[in-house]
Amino acid sequence: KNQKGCVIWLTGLSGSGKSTIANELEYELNKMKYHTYLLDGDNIRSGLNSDLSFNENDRKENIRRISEVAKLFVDSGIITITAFISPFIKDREKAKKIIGVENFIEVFIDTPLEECIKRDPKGLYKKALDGKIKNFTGIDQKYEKPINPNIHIDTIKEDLNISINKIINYLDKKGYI
Ligand code: GGZ
Repeated sequence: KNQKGCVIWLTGLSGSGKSTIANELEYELNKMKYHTYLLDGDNIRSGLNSDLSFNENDRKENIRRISEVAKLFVDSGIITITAFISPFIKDREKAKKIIGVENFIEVFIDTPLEECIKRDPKGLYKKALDGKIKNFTGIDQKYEKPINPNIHIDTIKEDLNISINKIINYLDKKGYI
């Protein structure tokens, strides 16, 4: 099926719902016969970037390498989904530059910190609040919200299927699919 390579760049706090949205989006696009690839912690932080920690410099390098890899996928025509906190505006701007502004779709997964702490699916916020994990985003390191994302997802107000439809409609409207 006709498609144009692009990167759907999800950004948001730990526990905001990036992985859930990424996986469901990929499932729906594949059902529609589009080719996708999902870059996330499972296939990047465990391999290519296993030498990197969570201090500001290593996060920056994490995002830079992910951007370079995503660019290769875009060159091959794949709809690429990335699911990383990517907390710093500067690093997301650089990602956009590396990937190409015309191929880069920034999606803000907007779940308030209080809600992420309440959900705490992996118990990481509790550990961070107890001081057992350092440099935890939202606790003792900052998250810079996107100022003007291409797509804004409010996970409290919207059902998952509404969020997915929003992204798919955007891809359609902009001619990626
Ligand atoms: C934030 C951390 C940290 C610290 C481990 N801060 O919810 P998760 O578990 O599955 O996703 C988080 C993931 C964040 O990695 P990213 O590569 O997305 O981060 S970044 O884009 O900022 O480089 C969390 C886990 O790793 N994790 N320690 N200190 N999240």
